[in-house]
Amino acid sequence: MPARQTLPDRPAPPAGQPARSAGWAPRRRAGARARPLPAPALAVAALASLLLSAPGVALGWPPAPGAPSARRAGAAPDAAPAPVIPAGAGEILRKPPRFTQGLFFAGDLLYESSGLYGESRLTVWRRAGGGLEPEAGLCLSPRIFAEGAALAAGEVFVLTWRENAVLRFGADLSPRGALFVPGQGWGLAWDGETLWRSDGTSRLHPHDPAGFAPKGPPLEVSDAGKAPGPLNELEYDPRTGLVLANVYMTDRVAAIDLETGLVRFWLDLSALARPLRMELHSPELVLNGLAVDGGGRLYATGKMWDRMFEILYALPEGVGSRDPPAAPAPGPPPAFDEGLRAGCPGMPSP
Ligand SMILES: [Ca+2]
Repeated sequence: MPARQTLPDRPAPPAGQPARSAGWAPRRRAGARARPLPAPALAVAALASLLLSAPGVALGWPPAPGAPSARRAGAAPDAAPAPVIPAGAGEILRKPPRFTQGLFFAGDLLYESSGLYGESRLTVWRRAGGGLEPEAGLCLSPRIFAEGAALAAGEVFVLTWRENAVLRFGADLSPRGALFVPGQGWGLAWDGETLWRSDGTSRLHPHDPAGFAPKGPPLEVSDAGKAPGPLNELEYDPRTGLVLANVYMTDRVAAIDLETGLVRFWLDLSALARPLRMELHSPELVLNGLAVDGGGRLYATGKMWDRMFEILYALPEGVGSRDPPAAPAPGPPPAFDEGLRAGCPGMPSP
């Protein structure tokens, strides 16, 4: 396994930009207006055109008039904190490990976006025996740092960290261009109507998959009036209707109500994550990667983790389990190009 002891989660920002202390973004009080984002439209257009070699790169910008700046406030400060649920797990091996950023199921296939400049990939895994093996893989431009990913309206969306772009692919990994993102990309989840994006704050941003246009103001997430910290990888759980978010540099997953922004409960995965970090000799290689399969089972992994966990937990009192909406009948598995099956064209095999 490659040594990653000194690898930061993300490289330092360019000169002139403030560094994030220990990777934590400053917290904002509930209801505060979002910091205005720079609008380097021309630079973004030039950059996005470089992200993919495929023709027809489409940019969904500028944002629609009335771009969001605020949303529902979170819990009152005197509200009771959300309960913390310990989680056990079954274990699934997967090799080779990746610098996991995004994870989701499409039928029996598991899609994973992984980051770092020069190493960003989109990998499709299939179950084999008691583990996971690569089914297909695509290398992304060395100019981008891939982040969270989700399947929405039949397309794979892959965020980039600070390249102001989301990349679109078919389920067979065929490139379909890029769209403008008005801010940083960390995690991404699809609830059946809306793509939710995290950006390293305690906010979630709603987007329409068509053009990735903002669908409203960001949602302030809070637990008893407190911001949970940088929300990272996301996953919608149809069993509860909540979005799960792992909080950067912690072993905790917040279960978030998308109507109120309240954390309904926390999953404590420290019993799983702590041994992995010790094994990897790095506090940086944290939990990052959540996916719910068609049967409603939650899976989690982390950066350069060589295994994935099936998370077992009981819903806390007051959080109802409901029948997930009927999933559309699975179509035939995507036909991956032979080159994609070979691994990662243009880059050394892992
Ligand atoms: Ca996910």
